[in-house]
Amino acid sequence: MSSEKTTVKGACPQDCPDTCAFIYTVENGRLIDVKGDPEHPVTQGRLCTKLNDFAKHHYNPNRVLYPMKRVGPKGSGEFERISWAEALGEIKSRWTRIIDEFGSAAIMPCSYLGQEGVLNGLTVGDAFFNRLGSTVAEKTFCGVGRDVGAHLTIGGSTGVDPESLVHSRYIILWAVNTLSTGNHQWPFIAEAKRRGAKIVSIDPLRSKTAAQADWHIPIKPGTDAALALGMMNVIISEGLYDRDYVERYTAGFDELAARAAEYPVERVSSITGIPIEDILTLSREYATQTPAVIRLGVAIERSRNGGQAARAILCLPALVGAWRHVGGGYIGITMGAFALKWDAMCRPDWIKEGSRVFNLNNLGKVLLETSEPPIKSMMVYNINPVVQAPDQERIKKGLLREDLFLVVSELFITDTARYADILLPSTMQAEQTDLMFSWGHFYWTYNNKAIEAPGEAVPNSQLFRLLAETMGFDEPEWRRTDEEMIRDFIDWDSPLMEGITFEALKENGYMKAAVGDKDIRAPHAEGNFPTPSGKCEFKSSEAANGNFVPPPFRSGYEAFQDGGYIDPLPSYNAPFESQGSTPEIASKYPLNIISPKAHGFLNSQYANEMKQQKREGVPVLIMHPDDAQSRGIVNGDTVKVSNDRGAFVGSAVVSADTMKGVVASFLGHWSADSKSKSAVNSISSDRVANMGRAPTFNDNLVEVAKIDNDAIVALAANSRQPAPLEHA
Ligand SMILES: Nc1nc2c(c(=O)[nH]1)N[C@H]1C(S)=C(S)[C@@H](COP(=O)(O)OP(=O)(O)OC[C@H]3O[C@@H](n4cnc5c(=O)[nH]c(N)nc54)[C@H](O)[C@@H]3O)O[C@H]1N2
Ligand SMILES: Nc1nc2c(c(=O)[nH]1)N[C@H]1C(S)=C(S)[C@@H](COP(=O)(O)OP(=O)(O)OC[C@H]3O[C@@H](n4cnc5c(=O)[nH]c(N)nc54)[C@H](O)[C@@H]3O)O[C@H]1N2
Ligand SMILES: [Mo]
Repeated sequence: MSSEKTTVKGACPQDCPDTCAFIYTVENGRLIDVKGDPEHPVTQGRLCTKLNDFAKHHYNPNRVLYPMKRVGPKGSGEFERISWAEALGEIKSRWTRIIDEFGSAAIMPCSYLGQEGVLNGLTVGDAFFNRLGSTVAEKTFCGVGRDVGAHLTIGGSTGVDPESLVHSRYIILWAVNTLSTGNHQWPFIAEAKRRGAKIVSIDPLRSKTAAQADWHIPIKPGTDAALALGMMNVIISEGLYDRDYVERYTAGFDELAARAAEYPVERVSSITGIPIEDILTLSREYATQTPAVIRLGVAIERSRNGGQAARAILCLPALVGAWRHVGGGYIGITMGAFALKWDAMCRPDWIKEGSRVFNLNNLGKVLLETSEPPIKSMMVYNINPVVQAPDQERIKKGLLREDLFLVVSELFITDTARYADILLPSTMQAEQTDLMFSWGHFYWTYNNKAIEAPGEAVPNSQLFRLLAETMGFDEPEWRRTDEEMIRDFIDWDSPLMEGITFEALKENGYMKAAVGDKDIRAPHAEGNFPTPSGKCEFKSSEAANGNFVPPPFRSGYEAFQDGGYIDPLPSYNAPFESQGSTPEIASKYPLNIISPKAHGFLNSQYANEMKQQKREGVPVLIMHPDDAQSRGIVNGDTVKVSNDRGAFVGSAVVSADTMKGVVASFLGHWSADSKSKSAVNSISSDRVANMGRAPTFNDNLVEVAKIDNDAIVALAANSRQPAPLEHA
């Protein structure tokens, strides 16, 4: 064996807008370093805090390397090694019995975006479970609320190229913490700023990003639609809108103006908590500083009115004609640039007629409430629902069901994996092949396998090949190699793939979709919106006709409309709990909690690495000095955060960085590691928002109180999470 170092081109696997291009360094078959590719126009050679130790993450001694079966009580995390043949044999016999007795709908997958590849990511098990005839699991954890709102307004537009941001003169970072959650966009924003742009952040919290902005506008969570409608009212009544653009390229202006007129600044100020003067200044600056761009975060969708808030905000760029200019318009999701064949990936044609659909935001309910047939087995992969999904206590209770056969495929024994009956080992990114799209820029990135898989770990793609063979599926699809699958999943004839071949992707590592030159590209300078009318639809024709067709990049079977009615005009409804709840609940639980992403973790990943734990620190509860004082809480106090759904413990950070009445705790800490054996999602409700069945993580009320050690011990004993494992 030669001891020479070799480099291999790879791609970051994480669910993040940046999808960085990697260079793996391998020595003697061992991954010794992972760096950002310096040539990549977006990554520019830099990786984020989370991925800085990615090579070492592969060798974390707590990785799951072999199939295992449970030997202790449910949830104990006690496992014993078995062979793949035994694991698959057990799955086959349990599933066959369940299917015979209850039908295939008694089995359900549970998955999300732990890995983001075309091959091993969001859709990897869909074809298998559709073929099996399982209950269909609807996956609407992220982006669907915002993107349905966007879709109704500007269609499946790719939006502005983030590399064009340097040309912007006014940048609104709305419900997004760019410096933590997509920091490779920051250099473009910083360059725009150097060239004279003003950076505005609209956020209840003084986030890392808000702190770097020229102007931070705190807003009450879930009230953004009222702000956008108020801005439109000012812009229209003061004649600051682009009449020519509106006439040529928009639909429904008169009705929009009438709706916006219901939102005079005084009313908007009392709804949002933003001073009248600031609303006026923001509206006037936005309408006159050209080109202006809005970067809208996923956090916009996490309360009752999320989708409509996105819709209201999406009307602004057309109203002021921002789309006319390079660097003007909107940046949300860039998925429209990737010519994927979603039907080939998910096989919705294999879904059995009349199949039942359960939304994974309701996982606790699904596992605990009776249904016909009951869910008797669940298979978890690419997701850690005990930490990441709402209503944590009920999920744990459901996973403790003795009659539930739980199969988990994982990298680590997570809070969820601890409940497994059969635990299967998965490969990490350097050990597998994949092709990544991006939801924050326009580059495809190819991940070449760099090292052999440790132990008996397999990629998700191989896992489902093995399961298909085990269950006796004999379609030719199950015999394709990874490369053949990638080739089948892309529409190579699409104009977006011009100049891109499979071989070139593999060789170059990354290639930009054929969307046009970043320095001249203004996709909607002359309208051309991919909506039914070809215009920006202030009044949505699809909502008005009730015939909304879901965006193609979703699995094909997700529901997009809650309650069957969507207001065709952007509208504002008060959040469920923080302003819509009954007075009794509001007096019992007066504080609106938000739970944004942690800077040091990627959802719940890396929260098991000592180094990241040190960087991120303990779970915190940020609260305003007035709210702290009235409860006798000082900085550093250990506090209990609770409502009727659950409770967790945090360290109080008393600071005016949050608004009065709003508290914040970052997402991602594992409950097994926390003093209370619970985490922030213990208090989250499983209600979904008004569009796209988006979760409502930021639309919850809690009370906060000091807690002593004895009470913490009691709280932990009450939680259904067993004792912690040791972490490397
Ligand atoms: N470091 C890190 N990066 C990540 C992730 C991670 O876990 N950690 N996760 C990745 C994933 S899956 C996603 S979806 C993205 C998400 O990235 P973002 O969209 O940036 O999401 P968040 O961090 O949840 O929230 C962004 C900001 O919105 C604010 N906010 C909350 N509610 C409201 C509201 O109602 N209105 C307004 N105006 N602001 C509000 C929060 O205070 C927060 O500062 O990040 C990705 N990148
Ligand atoms: N309170 C609150 N909750 C939230 C959010 C919030 O802002 N606030 N954000 C929501 C959002 S935007 C999202 S996207 C979701 C994310 O929720 P998840 O997708 O559950 O997030 P991750 O923590 O990344 O968990 C994925 C799991 O997949 C595993 N994994 C990674 N790669 C592989 C692989 O190749 N194979 C297998 N089998 N497993 C793998 C990881 O080890 C990890 O345990 O969380 C949602 N939850
Ligand atoms: Mo997400």
